[in-house]
Amino acid sequence: MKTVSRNWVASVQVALSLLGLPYSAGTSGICRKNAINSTPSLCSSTSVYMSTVAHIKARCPVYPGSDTSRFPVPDDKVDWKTDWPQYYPVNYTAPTVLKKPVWADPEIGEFPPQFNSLDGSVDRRSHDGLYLILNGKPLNPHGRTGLEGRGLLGRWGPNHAADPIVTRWKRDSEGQRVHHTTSQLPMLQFVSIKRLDCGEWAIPGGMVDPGERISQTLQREFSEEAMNSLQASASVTENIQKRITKLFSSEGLQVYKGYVDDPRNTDNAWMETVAVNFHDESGNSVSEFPLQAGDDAGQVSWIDVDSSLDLYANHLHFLETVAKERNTHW
Ligand code: RP5
Repeated sequence: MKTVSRNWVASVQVALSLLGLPYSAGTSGICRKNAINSTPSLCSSTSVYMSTVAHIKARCPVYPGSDTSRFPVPDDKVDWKTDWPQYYPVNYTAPTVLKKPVWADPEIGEFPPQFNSLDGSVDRRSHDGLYLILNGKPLNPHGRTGLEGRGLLGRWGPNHAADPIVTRWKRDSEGQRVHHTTSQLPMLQFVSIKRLDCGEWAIPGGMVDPGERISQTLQREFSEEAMNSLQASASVTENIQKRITKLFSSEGLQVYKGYVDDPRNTDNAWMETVAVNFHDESGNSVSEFPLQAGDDAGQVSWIDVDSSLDLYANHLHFLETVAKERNTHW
């Protein structure tokens, strides 16, 4: 089995020289993000993005939707720059992906992907800067995951998503804002869905279709997953859509843009997202509609924003930023 870790430093140097960029094992020339729990720094388009962040969910022992175990990767071996000749990641791409649905790439060698570029209508650029290609395959900028191939993800390299965080004030039966007993700060609620694939609560995000604008994805995914717009009658759909369009036309607060610590990530394919908060200040926008789970959501609910929540991937971090920016209970 192949390994990407042998002579890693030499490989990185070769990859960077092909890009015409300098390499330093330190921070020079490398765009870094301090932590998933911190705001990503802006990377210039000529920087190569590598991170020392130890993604956690992307190293979950058993790959989602399968009985395939990842090669265990300890914290100190996540970084590709750490030489680790003993690294033998298992190769797994889900049968659904290998069947070549429209949303998935063919295998490497079967097509000419333009990595780090807008490749026709498929955006293969990372929000975090340039990523490395080794043996024709993109390398996860957050390091080893214990699994090569694409797993459940369709695209080699970044798989782009968008996460709409729809919030409202928590109110009591008289319509007054509720303040948390300890922090004394007003409480927010957000629309959360219970994912059908893993049963975890999550922000109702979804994949950006080729050529689609992020703003379109945010509104479409919220409509499909939380308002079940696909199933509603025409008159109800029109009413819901009007309110949703108005809310999503308001200025959203972008709280995150970058890598997602998603359990589906692999060494060669990973999730990235743009998370945007749309706040129903008066409570008479979408807050008035009964939520209805649709598409790939099992349940949908308004949930209190609180640091003790257990959410999918690193969605809790997105909410933390919302709470801090709006000076509400966390
Ligand atoms: C996460 O997966 C993103 O943050 C987004 O919430 C979600 C998109 O994937 P699907 O829900 O379409 O599977 O990484």
